Amino acid sequence: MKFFRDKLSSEISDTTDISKPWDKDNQAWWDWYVSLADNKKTKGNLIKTKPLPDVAIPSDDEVESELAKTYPLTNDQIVFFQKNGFIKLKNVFSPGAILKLRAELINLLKEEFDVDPDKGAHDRFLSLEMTWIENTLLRTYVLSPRLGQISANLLGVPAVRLYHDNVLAKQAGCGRTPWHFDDQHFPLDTNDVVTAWIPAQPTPIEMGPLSFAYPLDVHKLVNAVIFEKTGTNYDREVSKVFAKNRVAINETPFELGEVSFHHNLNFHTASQNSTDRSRVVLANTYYRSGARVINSPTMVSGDWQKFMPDVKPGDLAASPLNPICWPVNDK
Ligand SMILES: O=C(O)CCC(=O)C(=O)O
Repeated sequence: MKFFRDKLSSEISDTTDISKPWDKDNQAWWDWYVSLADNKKTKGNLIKTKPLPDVAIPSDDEVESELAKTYPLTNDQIVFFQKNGFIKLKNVFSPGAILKLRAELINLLKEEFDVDPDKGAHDRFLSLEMTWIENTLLRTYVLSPRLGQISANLLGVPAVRLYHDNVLAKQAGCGRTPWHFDDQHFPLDTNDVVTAWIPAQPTPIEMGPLSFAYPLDVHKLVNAVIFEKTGTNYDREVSKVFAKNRVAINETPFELGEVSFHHNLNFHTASQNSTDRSRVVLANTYYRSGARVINSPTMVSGDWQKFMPDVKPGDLAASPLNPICWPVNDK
């Protein structure tokens, strides 16, 4: 959050003052956040998706043993991530483990929102978080040694903790996710933060896969763009600066089992979901164990105390809800 703290007070107006904490829930946060996206929604028929692949669904124990295994990274992959701030890795999960995850996420979304996220064009960005606390199957995915190990290796740190899980369902017809980097969101005093974005279905371009600007330091090009808490100016200005500077953008489909990892300084966005299926994702964020909460979290951090109960600004970020996910036997 250095970027916001550096703004001169003379530049802060009512639309740019984000200093007050968020006082609603995280679904309200997402409803607000996607309203900041510049949308030229294409009207018309949604693109019909193919049926989901017919693969064997593993048992809970089989998923647990799959995700207990490490996923060795090459030095080139680590260097790529550290230079570009993101990487997409194939076969992090088996197709069956992903389809099992999807079925569970759809059930949770149905329960919470009383709507089948896959039926009809509801046009909303639905979110759920902290599912792993009560749901043992989700816990296997969220606290998995495999995701913890990949995250720690990409960041080059000895141990990572969980910040939170996030179920993100971009329903059929829902518009863009605005350009941002996650340094704006996580109230942590470290840049050793990574999010594993796990699509729970094959995700073609028309469904709005997460897309990344690179290399990592392109965030410096938009440091001077002032975040506004209403309207779409910020999103539009970032797009303009990136286009003017011919910034490279990776917008590619995700196969079943492919997962992206992005650093908290990586700028990313996602297009409209123009298909008839919800783009369901599990997004887990991990950070270097030993990090602290910054002194002044803002409204852009959302309801962060839900993710770190009883942790105060300036404290070590290590509540019982932030377990160490790698190495496996650390506490
Ligand atoms: O899923 C999306 O559209 C946005 C997700 C995102 O920005 C994130 O996980 O950091």
